[in-house]
Amino acid sequence: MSQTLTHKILAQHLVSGELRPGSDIALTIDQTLTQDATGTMAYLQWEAMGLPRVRTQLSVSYVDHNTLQMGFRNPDDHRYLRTVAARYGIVFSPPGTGICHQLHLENFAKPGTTLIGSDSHTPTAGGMGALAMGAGGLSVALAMAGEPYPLTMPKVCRVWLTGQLTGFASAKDVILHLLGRLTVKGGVGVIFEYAGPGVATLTVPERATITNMGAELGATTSIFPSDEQTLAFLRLMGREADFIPLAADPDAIYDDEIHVDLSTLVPLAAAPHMPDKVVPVAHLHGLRVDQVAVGSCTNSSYADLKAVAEILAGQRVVPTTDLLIAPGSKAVLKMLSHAGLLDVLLDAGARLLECACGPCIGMGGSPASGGVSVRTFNRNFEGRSGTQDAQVYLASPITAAFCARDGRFTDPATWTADLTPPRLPARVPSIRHLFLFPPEDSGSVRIERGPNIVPLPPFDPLPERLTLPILLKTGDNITTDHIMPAGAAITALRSNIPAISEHVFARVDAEFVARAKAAGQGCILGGENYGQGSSREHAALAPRYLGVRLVIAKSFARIHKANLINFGILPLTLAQPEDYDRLTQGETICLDTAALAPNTGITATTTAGATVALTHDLTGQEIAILRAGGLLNWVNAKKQSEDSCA
Ligand code: MIC
Ligand code: SF4
Repeated sequence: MSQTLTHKILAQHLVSGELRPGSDIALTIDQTLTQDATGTMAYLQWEAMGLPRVRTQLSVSYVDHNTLQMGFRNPDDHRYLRTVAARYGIVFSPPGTGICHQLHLENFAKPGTTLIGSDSHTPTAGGMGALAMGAGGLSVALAMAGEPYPLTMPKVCRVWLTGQLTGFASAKDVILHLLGRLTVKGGVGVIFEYAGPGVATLTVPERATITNMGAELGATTSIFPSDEQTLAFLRLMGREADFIPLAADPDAIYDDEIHVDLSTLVPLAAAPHMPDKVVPVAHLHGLRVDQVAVGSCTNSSYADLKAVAEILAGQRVVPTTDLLIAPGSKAVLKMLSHAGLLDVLLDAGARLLECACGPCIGMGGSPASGGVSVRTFNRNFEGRSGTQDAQVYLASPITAAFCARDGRFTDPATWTADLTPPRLPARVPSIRHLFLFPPEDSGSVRIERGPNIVPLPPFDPLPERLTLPILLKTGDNITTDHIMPAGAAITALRSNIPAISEHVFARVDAEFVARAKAAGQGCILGGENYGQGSSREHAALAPRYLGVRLVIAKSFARIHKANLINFGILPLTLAQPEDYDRLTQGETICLDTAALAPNTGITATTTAGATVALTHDLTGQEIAILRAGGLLNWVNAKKQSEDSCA
């Protein structure tokens, strides 16, 4: 039977289930990646499983999120990650080498493989024809243990590309266009598979920009075929042997289809404070820009930075606009330097940052109060930049460069520049020697921990009856940045749950933590798409530590829902969305968890006497995990019972 590209890869990795939308499947995972901000927790959980060595084909631990090292916390984390990697057979990418997704694309991603990463932008590797998904750290730890990765089979939507990008439109505008059309929840439960004659016109880094930011659609992942462009990229990276051709069968049937004519696209920008608030750049003409930041896992390839250099060649950025540039990897930085483009950027007034996430996650580079910042990144959630009232716009490197040159948004119709097409460079210097490959015989490697590495708190099983005050009622599209803010100071506490839990919902409601502590236990009431954005499991772990046992919402984002289950927080959906209006913060919800069963609704009552119908799509196994108090408890109990039977 004819198959989509997605089905081909899934079929090859299927351990259980049927490839029918909505059915529960489990996949073997070939590769995993982690980054430092989620990695320490992932490896603490890995250690708690007591296995001698990872069982994947390849696992890589990157350090890119928090490299500021203000005090001992980050360096402690980095040292722990380096030693744990050597001990358990994991490749280690030291701080400053580059951003995890850009490095993985350049050095390790392979067409036709499965990859899960403890970062929501793991689908970047879909630009290379890998089936790559973001997941919580605990899910990644289990994949490293060789456990199949459970997933609800998504719908597969074909994105049929025709034409070719023209003028100043670029790959970023393709995904911004889709975000404008589909919104930040338009891709929940969907894999976007790109096809059509337009595909061949896009290089692998351009494809990776599109699959990267597919995460903002809420998609499970996005994927491009593996073709001549893929071969050219792999050859350039000295990895021709990793190439296999891969595409959908011509008459494959899809669950859905969208058409995009690349030739009609114009430069776009996402306005504050959501990636789907997309407007044509022309509509922003005249708006003063205080800061421009180029980089992030979305747009930090050589071609991206080359475009910026070509636009700024021989010019000086206006003095009222700060230009920050963070290359995606040391290879990109070396290429810029070899091509003489680093000089161009520095002479234009750019501030060169480390090859890391940097301002994208609020690690420095915050805009001034109320400042307009144009960023080539993927998220512009309120406060994420570190400045609560900053106005952050997301745009392509080309748009960003014109904003830097002019100190304001200008109409693309007025732009002129000698831009070369975003072709691959002729040669890429290897930085492979910078990775630390684990020794074969690693049993004696000593894992080094500092005072910032605090063991995981134990969690009790789910009580049979929950009587919980609604600690917080939120609106729609609450992000994990709202639940567990990032930024330098808070991210430095990622290995210390008691300490980081002091910041839960800090930017939404400064009283939340005190209220949760006073109540001892509680629940959250959310709107649509609760928990969108990052994969950070701290957005589940820290609320759980504060006693949150239940989240009731109109709908959930995929990774966050999985994280809630992993940490024993019950995610239930309102059967009647109108009930959301009837429930108020402070009132108490009562629920018999003994009644939880697959495909069965459950009724809660409030102390005011109202009944609330709740639904869920939890599997039997997920209910068992919740009853055990979380995945780690469940896995360890399973192991113990297997050991006692052996
Ligand atoms: C993000 O872009 O929000 C992050 C920081 O990369 C997160 C991971 C994290 O919170 O550590 C993500 O996208 O998953
Ligand atoms: Fe890093 Fe930003 Fe990419 Fe997250 S979105 S991985 S913080 S560059």
